[in-house]
Amino acid sequence: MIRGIIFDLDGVIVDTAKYHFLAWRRMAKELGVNFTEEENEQLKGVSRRGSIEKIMRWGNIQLSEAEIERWMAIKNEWYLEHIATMDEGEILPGASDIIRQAKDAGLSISLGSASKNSRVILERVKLIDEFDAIVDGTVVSASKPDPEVFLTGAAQLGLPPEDCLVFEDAQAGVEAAINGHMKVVGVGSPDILGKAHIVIPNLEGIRLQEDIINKI
Ligand code: B16
Ligand code: MG
Repeated sequence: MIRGIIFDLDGVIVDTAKYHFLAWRRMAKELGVNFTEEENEQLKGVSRRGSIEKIMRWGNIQLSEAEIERWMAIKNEWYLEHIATMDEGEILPGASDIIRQAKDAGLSISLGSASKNSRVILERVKLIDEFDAIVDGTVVSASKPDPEVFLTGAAQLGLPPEDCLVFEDAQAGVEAAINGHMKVVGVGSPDILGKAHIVIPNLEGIRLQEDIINKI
């Protein structure tokens, strides 16, 4: 029986991928490499470290460990400048409503995000008080598709993984939920999220009980 919901952040609750793109593209430009929106798509759900390593590989550039650390810090400063102006208007359609439906049904809710910036984002969009647990890149070490972030979320809710339902927009995130023996709703394209138990294009108009829980 589903007793808890775990939400990914970027791509499910807010679209911060566009801000990651601007910051990564600025860094890539300074390093003299091209960085496309298609490449940015492949960074969804990937950790900051995993992202810079991919950009280095695509751009065929080598950086020392110290330079990697420095560029990650600079990229994050630029990213923080973008998210500093976020407000409730940037919550993706249907996300607040699904959270409300979960709470009205007496379900516990956790965040399960790779981001180290999740708290500041949830504060900006005024959703932070809705969560019973916040598990993000500051508290886990293994990246999706490792299930650590979702298993930690389930543990913090005091629930077995089988009683949790994950909402995810990234392939690695869907795999992480499956690896953690949880039910997972893919939010996005079935071409990318085909391993999920249910795939929906977005959260708009979704009835949590009828459209998801009863069918999963
Ligand atoms: P940060 P999610 C992920 O968020 C993003 O999709 C991914 O693009 C980003 O690199 C990662 O967080 C780390 O973010 O640099 O803020 O720590 O989808 O897992 O909520
Ligand atoms: Mg995501």
